[in-house]
Amino acid sequence: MRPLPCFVVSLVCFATVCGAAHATPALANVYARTSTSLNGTWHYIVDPYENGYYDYRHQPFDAAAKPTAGYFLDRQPVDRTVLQEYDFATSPTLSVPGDWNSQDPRLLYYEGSIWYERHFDAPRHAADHRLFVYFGAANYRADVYVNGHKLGTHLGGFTPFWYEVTSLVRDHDNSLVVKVDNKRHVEAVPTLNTDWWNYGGITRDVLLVETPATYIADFRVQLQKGHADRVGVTVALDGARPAQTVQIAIDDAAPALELHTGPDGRASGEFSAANLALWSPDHPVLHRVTLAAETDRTTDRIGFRTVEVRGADILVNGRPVFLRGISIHEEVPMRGGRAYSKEDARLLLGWAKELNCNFARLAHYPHNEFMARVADELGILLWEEVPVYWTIQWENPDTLRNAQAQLSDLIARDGNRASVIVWSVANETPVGDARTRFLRTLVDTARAADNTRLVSAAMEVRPDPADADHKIVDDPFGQYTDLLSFNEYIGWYDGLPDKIDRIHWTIKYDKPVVISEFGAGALQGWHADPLTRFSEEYQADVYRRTLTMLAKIPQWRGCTPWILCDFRSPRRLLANVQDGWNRKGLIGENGTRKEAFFTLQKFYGEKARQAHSSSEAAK
Ligand code: GCB
Repeated sequence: MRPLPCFVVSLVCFATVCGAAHATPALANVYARTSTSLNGTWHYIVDPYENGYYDYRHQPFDAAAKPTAGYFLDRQPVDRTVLQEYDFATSPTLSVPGDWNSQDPRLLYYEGSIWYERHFDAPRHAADHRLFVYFGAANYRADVYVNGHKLGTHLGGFTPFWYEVTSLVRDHDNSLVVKVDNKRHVEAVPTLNTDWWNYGGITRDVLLVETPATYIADFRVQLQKGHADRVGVTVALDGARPAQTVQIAIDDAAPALELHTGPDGRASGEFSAANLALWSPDHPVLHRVTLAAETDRTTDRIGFRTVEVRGADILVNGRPVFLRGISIHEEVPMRGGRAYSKEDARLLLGWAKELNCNFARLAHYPHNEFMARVADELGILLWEEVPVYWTIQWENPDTLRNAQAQLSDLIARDGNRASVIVWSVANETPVGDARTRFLRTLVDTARAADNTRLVSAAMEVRPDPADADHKIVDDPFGQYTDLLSFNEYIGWYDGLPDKIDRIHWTIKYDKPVVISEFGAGALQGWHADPLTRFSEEYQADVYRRTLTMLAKIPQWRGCTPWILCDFRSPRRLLANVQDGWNRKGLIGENGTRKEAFFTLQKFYGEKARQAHSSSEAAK
């Protein structure tokens, strides 16, 4: 990739490279703001040679002081003598949000640049109001232009970004052009190699957001670490009047706290809330939290709960929990494409509920914001993750900054969600000093941004060369995480299912063990004996044996088997069985449950009943 010309110093803004003269202010709780949806049909031009971006000397058109060419200028040919070799108005359309791969069979495998274009009106409710264009996500690199001006470049396919356009738009007929490029790069996060589809495009909502001239840009309202009855608040205003009084109220009660922001717009404080009904998977109570500044107000629905680790136990609101989890990709199998809406979140997490889950691992990258909001409503605890996957460039400082930015942006977006209890910094990374340094920096980043949640990573298991049935968990990175999580595929990549019964473990750390993956492939509807690969019987057998085997680990406190649904993967090429799909789902490509779904459902149902009776006995 062309080296990007500059990096904004702030971590949170790393991913916004170039364009805006100042760091873009935060835009928290965006769905509660006055906004106009810019979803819908957008014109597009597939541009594999980036002809609309580079001139014939391979210089970017948008680097010129006064660009005269480039698709972002969104020119309309004015008369028949004009030579213009692109025209958005006559180009086909794609739906936004939505990956391009699942919208046109010719784009299924496309990895490159596509230009998106639409026009929009931008009326505002008051002359001094501010306007932002907000993107829930675009994979992987987005170059954004309004009325021919470059707003910026964003890297990272799964986190939101936005630009202020207050002084760049008129009331009617503005041009918005986005070049989205999903080429993979060795130094990127994720890197070249993943076991999921590289869906490209504007994959999440696009909004035109309106705020007052000085607005509540960011806030966090959460229980203080270790206190079930003290709420900590931080708030940040942005605009010409940063010093204001901000009142914080819960439900219909009188304001519980009044803060005075300083010249930097920031303030923090805390208040005691002894009678606050706490959020838990069994009682997912959400409170209406209102922040009222002098020039702005915003309301969010927030749950309050504590989470901590004590020895090998995970405590939620002081009570031990067993995490009955499942891993989920952000994909709707029946569509064979990215999930992006509240309805999609209800479908995926509804299936998790049906499995008797109280926990889900949102693998392997930040999912859309609706997942955490719906999990808040349904009472599902979450593990959220960044795409530090397999091998990335551990020694490359830009790669580290990129990963830190994605983690910080995720925490900034979901820091008020009670459902989220784990920030995961990596998946199956190779043990080594540079790797451990890199991941420790991410742990520090997560803890500095949020000291109330647990930090983890999906690690690996080591074989014992002297004993094929002995598994060792001693990754040095394990000393820095709150949970000890690892993936294991005994019975699938590692022996046959009967090996599972013989396994014994050496686990170096006295921490809660949460198995982040196990599983086996099965083609839905294919029935055979339990030793036939890809039969439903094989998969169900692996589940039955694994659950029995895990129960022998004294510090076992949960698992997120791999995975809820079959998902597309370019690494899964076995004809008539995989056909480009990873078949380890408990639910097939057509939405039908496999036998192992019911195996896990039964196991979790029993665990839930046990948990219920022991909590009744403790009352
Ligand atoms: C893993 C990876 C996951 C893969 C899975 C598999 O360990 O973490 O991304 O999809 O194995 O199916 O092999």
